[in-house]
Amino acid sequence: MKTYVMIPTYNEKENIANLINSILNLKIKNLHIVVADDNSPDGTWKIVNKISKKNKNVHLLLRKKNKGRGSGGRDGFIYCLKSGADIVIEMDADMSHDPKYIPLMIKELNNADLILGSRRVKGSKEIGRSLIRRIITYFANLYINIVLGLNVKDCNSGFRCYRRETLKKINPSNLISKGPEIVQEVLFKAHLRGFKIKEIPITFINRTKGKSKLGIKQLAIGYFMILKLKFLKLIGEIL
Ligand SMILES: Nc1nc2c(ncn2[C@@H]2O[C@H](COP(=O)(O)OP(=O)(O)OP(=O)(O)O)[C@@H](O)[C@H]2O)c(=O)[nH]1
Ligand SMILES: [Mg+2]
Repeated sequence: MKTYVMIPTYNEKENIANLINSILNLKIKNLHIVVADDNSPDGTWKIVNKISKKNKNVHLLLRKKNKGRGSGGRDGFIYCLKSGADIVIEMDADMSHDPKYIPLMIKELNNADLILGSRRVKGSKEIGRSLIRRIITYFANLYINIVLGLNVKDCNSGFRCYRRETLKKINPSNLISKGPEIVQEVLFKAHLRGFKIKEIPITFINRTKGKSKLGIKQLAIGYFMILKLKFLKLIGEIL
């Protein structure tokens, strides 16, 4: 069983080495890590490149075109599938997603097609998130669930575990989101294909190092994308 952890990065030099080490310390058999970096000006990719030279299970996917969380994630997924991954885990580099949940996520794949590390189910916790961020998240989830007809508590979580077949049927090459809204697009496509999505509680720790890349502009583009996805579905452009 080949497991790939896919991490999109942009300017995460303070976090990436720690994260890679914590994942490798889990000592999961046949586990690979692929970092999809957009030529980060802070040199994140150089750190990954150095680690990858010492550890053949760590891979750098250095992207010089089509910058964005979405297109990086899409290329990362394609890389994992091409490399023969049976299981793909997607997570952020900012240490908000604790690798300790990875073994449980893999185990839970026996009960569902897509496992989601959730901040909004019984047993979840959020550390260091401001009240305003929580309020925005609450309404964002309400809006996304209503428009896209989902029943997911934490639609914005980028901590996920997929079976190969699930990801293959979602077909990463057809994903259209350039930015962080890719996480909702993937959920919508999983839902349309009738996949079982299971949320497991996590303790989410707000980033303490590096800067968030999520600004007002990205949020606005993301909310518009939700309407666009619904529209494309209605006119039969999304299956
Ligand atoms: N490849 C790539 N990765 C990106 C890009 N923007 C953000 N990322 C990565 O995507 C992940 C999530 O980005 P964050 O900035 O933490 O955004 P967020 O988690 O939605 O928001 P916060 O809660 O504020 O941290 C991190 O690993 C980032 O490094 C990008 O343009 N390209
Ligand atoms: Mg983050």
